[in-house]
Amino acid sequence: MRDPNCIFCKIAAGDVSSEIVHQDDDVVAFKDANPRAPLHVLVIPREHIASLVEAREPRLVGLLALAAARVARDAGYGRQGFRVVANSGPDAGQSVPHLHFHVLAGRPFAWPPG
Ligand code: DGP
Repeated sequence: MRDPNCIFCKIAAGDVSSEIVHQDDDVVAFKDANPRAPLHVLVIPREHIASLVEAREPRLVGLLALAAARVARDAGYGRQGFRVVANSGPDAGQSVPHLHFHVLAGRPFAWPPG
């Protein structure tokens, strides 16, 4: 299902332009408009799911995780390392209510996160 008011649904449908780095029947990966690292890609399901806490389909969550790893590997960060983040809800700072995995690479990341 698509939410006509959702910016990420519009990106997945091609109605809003973005720099897509990978897409298939289930997932779309595109560059974040406000990059926080040399590589910053968002991996989303085509289906509108508000956040990780709303996800019910293990296969789809697995596809998102594998796509995130593929994006990092294809960008050359498989060995150096990368971070995958899914902000869920207000305390985590989720600003777009369509499930997305951030894929960040190209610099060291602090732990614990801020
Ligand atoms: P979060 O705060 O975890 O919900 O991350 C949302 C990310 O989405 C944030 O890093 C900026 C990015 N973003 C928001 N709107 C757009 C857009 O229209 N295009 C692209 N490429 N990224 C967007």
